Amino acid sequence: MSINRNVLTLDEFTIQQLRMFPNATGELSALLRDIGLASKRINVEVSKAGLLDILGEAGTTNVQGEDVLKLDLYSNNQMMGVLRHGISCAGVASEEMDDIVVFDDEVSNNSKYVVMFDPLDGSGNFDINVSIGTIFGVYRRLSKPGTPCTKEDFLQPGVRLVAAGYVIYGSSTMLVYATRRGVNGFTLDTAIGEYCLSHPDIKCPRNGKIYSLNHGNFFQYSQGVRDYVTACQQKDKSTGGPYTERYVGSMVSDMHRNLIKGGIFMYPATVAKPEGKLRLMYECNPFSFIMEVAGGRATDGKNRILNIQPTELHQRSPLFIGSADMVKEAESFL
Ligand code: P6P
Repeated sequence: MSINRNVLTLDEFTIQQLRMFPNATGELSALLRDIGLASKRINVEVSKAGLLDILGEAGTTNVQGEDVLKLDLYSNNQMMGVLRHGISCAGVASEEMDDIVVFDDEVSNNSKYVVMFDPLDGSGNFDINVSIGTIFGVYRRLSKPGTPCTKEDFLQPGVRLVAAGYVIYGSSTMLVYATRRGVNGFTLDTAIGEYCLSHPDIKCPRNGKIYSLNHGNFFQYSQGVRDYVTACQQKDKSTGGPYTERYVGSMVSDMHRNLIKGGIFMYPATVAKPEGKLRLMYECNPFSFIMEVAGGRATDGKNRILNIQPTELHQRSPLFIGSADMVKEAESFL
């Protein structure tokens, strides 16, 4: 079988990027490959979740107070395992764990990066076969190399992200990641077990015709949000409409569509959740970084998401994200 040299695998792509920066240490490339490996293992379990007795509550609840399903734990352990045994990561923070995990061994203490992740976002959907995903963000540590990483290494604003990405376990499994140099998408070729570059240099369309939010909360939203949603519903050809409403209820799915097709995704503050529902550090920040690199925009309604100085690992934020022109229009109503 001839190898199609035109299709770069994730490993080849990260090494190609590394060759462009001779003085780079290769730690970021290695870290991205580690995350790719973890996601391939997660993908195997996600793709057979309905077959194995892997569903069902693990009997514990996570820091969000949600019932933890076994696949969440498995995914969390896969991500933590590859990062702990790699050469690039000093420690991690996860939606599934109350506090940071410091790897505190000689190699890890000399590593440059810390990683925050949601190991399996939207996992409440996997028993109904809706796409779910892994979300991650990579920061350069602030603490002194050679020492264990600290919580301050994690509580950095999203503007200081070095890389961010997600894996969507959907009709195909894709890994999409951004560095400041661009956003690139890789589709898993299960025949060879490799992620292959399928979506080079992804750009988010400046405008779109899809708005995405949970209409069930409509009367809990602020008047400004309600006015914007009503305006979306009243768009006609003369005002760039008609718009379509799409809401999967799995952030990775809604955000992947947003990135590729354009549109706006919103999880505003509600009466029940005045800070919004989505987590700043491992949901809002990674997607905001990716979206901005791709030419999109992301705010909490007033402030650029990436400028928010975090105080807590699991803090929440309202989120308006997607095509730059659509987010700007939404902000004019808020
Ligand atoms: P709601 C999934 O639980 C999640 O964290 C995101 O993936 C998703 O965008 C959001 O919550 C859906 O929340 O309140 O609309 O069900």
